[in-house]
Amino acid sequence: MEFSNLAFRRDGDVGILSLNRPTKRNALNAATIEELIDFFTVLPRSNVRAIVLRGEGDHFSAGLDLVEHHKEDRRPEEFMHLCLRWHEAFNKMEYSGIPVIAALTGAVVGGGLELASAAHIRVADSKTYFALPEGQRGLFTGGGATIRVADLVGKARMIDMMLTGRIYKGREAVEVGLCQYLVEGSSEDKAMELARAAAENPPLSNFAICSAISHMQNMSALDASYAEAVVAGIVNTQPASRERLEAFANKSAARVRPK
Ligand code: 1HE
Repeated sequence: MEFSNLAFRRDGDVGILSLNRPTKRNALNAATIEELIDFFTVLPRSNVRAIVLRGEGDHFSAGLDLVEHHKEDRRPEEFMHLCLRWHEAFNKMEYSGIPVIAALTGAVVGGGLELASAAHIRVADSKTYFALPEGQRGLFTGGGATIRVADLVGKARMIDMMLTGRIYKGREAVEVGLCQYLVEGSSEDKAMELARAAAENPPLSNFAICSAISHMQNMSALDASYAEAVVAGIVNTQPASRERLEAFANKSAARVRPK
């Protein structure tokens, strides 16, 4: 696949997808969103077992390409359709069934946070900061923050972030739920470690973990419990799980113990 705004490489079973506009702080222009759609359309039918999503340069992403938006002078329906493309990209990612681990650094703001929040795991380093500066820019979120960021941090914190421009970083960002890991060294190294570990799981288990849970969040508790039983019926009887259960029964499988 040829990209102008993304870059892709493989490291064994893990794919490394980079936002590749470092001179523009990986601002998300319309073309980048189309490339993300193309990538996440093909991904589930590839043999890549996990993805590390990163930004080239010092910042993960500065969000919506404000200069393009300014130049395009879009009409309401044009921006609505653009947002629908963002949703297409981020939904494909969240529901792909392939684990996506976001390796964050620098700015994770506005649409950049919307993208990061569609990943399955977020890893921050000491330079990472999170913000929703839409209020200050005279804008509103359009890439799913009202769903995913509110889900991560809760409605009250999201409203505060948008109204006041509040920035979260460090331990506080972990505590409010914006990221699950905070590392002193490289977020990419940690993300690779997590991706390699996830890639060891049977693909069908990862498919369920990285699509069924999101689908079930959209259902009533009654429908979700039914869907969970159906998914478990398929996943928990797969040949790969039988082999792993056999290994547990004959005491050759690792035990679950803290290090
Ligand atoms: C950009 C963008 C952008 C940088 N769109 N071009 N997002 C924001 O409000 C964040 C806007 N960006 C910033 O606050 C800063 O750029 C950063 C703090 C992220 C980085 O600062 P710095 O000093 O390293 O870089 P810079 O000098 O501000 O920018 C370097 C270049 O990147 C410059 O381009 P150049 O051609 O003049 O060199 C900037 O124009 C460009 N650049 N950020 C376009 N965002 C679906 S709705 C979602 C709504 C939102 O996402 S709102 C949040 C928008």
